[in-house]
Formats: sequence, structure tokens, C-alpha cells
Amino acid sequence: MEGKGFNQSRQLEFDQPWRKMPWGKKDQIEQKLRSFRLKGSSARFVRILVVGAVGAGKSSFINSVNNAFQGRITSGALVDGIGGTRFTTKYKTHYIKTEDGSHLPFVFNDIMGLEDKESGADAEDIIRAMNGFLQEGFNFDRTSSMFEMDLGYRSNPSVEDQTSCLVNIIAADKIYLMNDGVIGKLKKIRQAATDRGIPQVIIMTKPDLACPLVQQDIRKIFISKKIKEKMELCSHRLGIPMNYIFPVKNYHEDIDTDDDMDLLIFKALDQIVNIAADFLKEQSFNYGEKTD
Ligand SMILES: Nc1nc2c(ncn2[C@@H]2O[C@H](COP(=O)(O)OP(=O)(O)O)[C@@H](O)[C@H]2O)c(=O)[nH]1
Ligand SMILES: [Mg+2]
Repeated sequence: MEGKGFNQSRQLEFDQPWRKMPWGKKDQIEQKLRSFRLKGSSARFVRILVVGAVGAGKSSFINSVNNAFQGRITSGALVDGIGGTRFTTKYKTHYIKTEDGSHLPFVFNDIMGLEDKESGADAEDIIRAMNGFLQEGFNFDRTSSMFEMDLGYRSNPSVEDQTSCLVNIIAADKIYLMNDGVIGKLKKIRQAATDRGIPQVIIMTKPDLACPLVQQDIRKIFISKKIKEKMELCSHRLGIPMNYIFPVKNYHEDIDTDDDMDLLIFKALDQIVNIAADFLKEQSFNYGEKTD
């Protein structure tokens, strides 16, 4: 019997991890992120726009990043506990506070889920958000009685108002189930980002629900065949290369933070922040801004 279990687990695993992770070295990468400073741009921070289907884990991801930095469970981006519809309907910027009362030089925008054609955030609104035209508090919910066409638009966005990295959030257990409406919206948004040269990544959430190995031990994430397969599927469906896809397990039922979960989050964020900074530098260069 023991032999059978062994064979089964061999089938689920590669012999060697196919992506290297410095497990046990969370502090180093956290320190690197904490000392990150933007250079060569007039922007004071990078703006990360998080998009994806309802329930994909957008708000959880933003909370998880904050948890990892605070070393405790927080709930700034308000996760939808009932797993239902569009909990987040307003355009909101999330900051990560530091001990000295300031915040880190990267901020997140959480938006309403995309759903399909009829409901959910409109691709056009998200493209406006990306280009910096939405003001804080803009309401994506068109069925809301609060909605007015002229509410919440900005006419002259600064570099800081514009997205410097687009983050597509995809749940590992729902890739096959993502409907064409959502995929269509993601592609439209992605095209608009590509046209402007905005870098894009995928954060693949819920790896624990897609692979029993990972559910037991998160360090198996880059040994798991299932996870690689899911990431390849994400890559294929959205047309984003594998090295821009990061699996992350979000905090959802935990009461304490975990170094291995934090490491995956920090590694993903490190890439995001650096490609966003490169984009901003490029922008400044193109517009002849003074660089230092
Ligand atoms: N098991 C598991 N559940 C998650 C993960 N990320 C998010 N969730 C759960 O998925 C549900 C939807 O998450 P939420 O962040 O509200 O999704 P949003 O609509 O994209 O903002 C919540 O019940 C979360 O607790 C994850 O990595 N693993
Ligand atoms: Mg949400």
C-alpha cells in the first residue's frame, strides 16, 4: 500500500523544482522591498491595478500583501466573505503603511470584478482607470442609483494617477470556468495596456484549491505538476509568458502570517514593482523629464 501512495505522489511531482525559490529567506526579500525607491521618474510611487473576475481573489491579494508587510492579518481591502457578487464597487487606492507613519512607494487599486458582458466592471472604465482618468471613489456599478456619468472623472491625470503595472488575478481552480465574457474583457484591457507599453503580469491565486500537494505544503508549489499545468493554461488563455506568472496563496482563513506564503507574495511583488519602475523610467525618458 505504501508503494502505491509513493507512486501516486511521484506522478504529481517533478524531481526538481522548475522555478527557484529562496525558501527561508523571506526577510532578505522583504528588506529589499522596504528599501525600494523610485529613481528616474517624477512619480513618487508605482500604481498597481488589480483586475480579474469576481471572486478571483483581488481584494484578498491586496490584503495579503499588506498582511505580509504588517506581520499580522489585516482587512483593508475587504474580502467578499460570502463569495458572491461585486463587493468592491468603488475605485480605491490601498497604501501599505510603514512603522514611521508613511507608506511604501507602491500602491494598489482594487476594482469591481469583471463578470460577463452584462454586469460587472466595464472594460472601458478599467481602461480609463489605467490611464488615470478615474478619481478616488468612482463607482463602477452602473445599476447603482449613485451612478452619474460625470462623477469621478479626472481630466488631467499625472504620471502617478496612471497604472504602471497591470496585474491580472486568476484563480487556479477556475481557469477552465472563466467565461468568454471575462476573457474578452481581460484581453481588451490587456491590449490597451500593451498599446501604452504598460507591463502586465498574472497572479494565480488559490493554488491550494488546485493541488493537494500545495494544500499540504506550500513549498511544493514549483514541484507540483498541476500548478505548472495551471500556469501554462493561464499563459495560453491570456497570452502572457510563463515568467510573468506568479502563483500566490492568499491569506483567507489564517489567523497568523506565514513566512513561506509571505515569500511567494514578496517575490511576485518584487517583480511587479521593478517592471513598473522600469516602465515609469521609460515614460520619463520619452517625455524628456529630468532623470537622476
Ligand atoms: N483557498 C483559497 N481561497 C482564497 C484565496 N484567495 C482568495 N480566496 C477566497 O476567495 C474568495 C473571494 O476572494 P476576494 O478577494 O473577495 O475576491 P475578489 O472578488 O476578486 O476581490 C474569498 O472567500 C477568499 O477568502 C487563496 O489563495 N486560497
Ligand atoms: Mg474584491
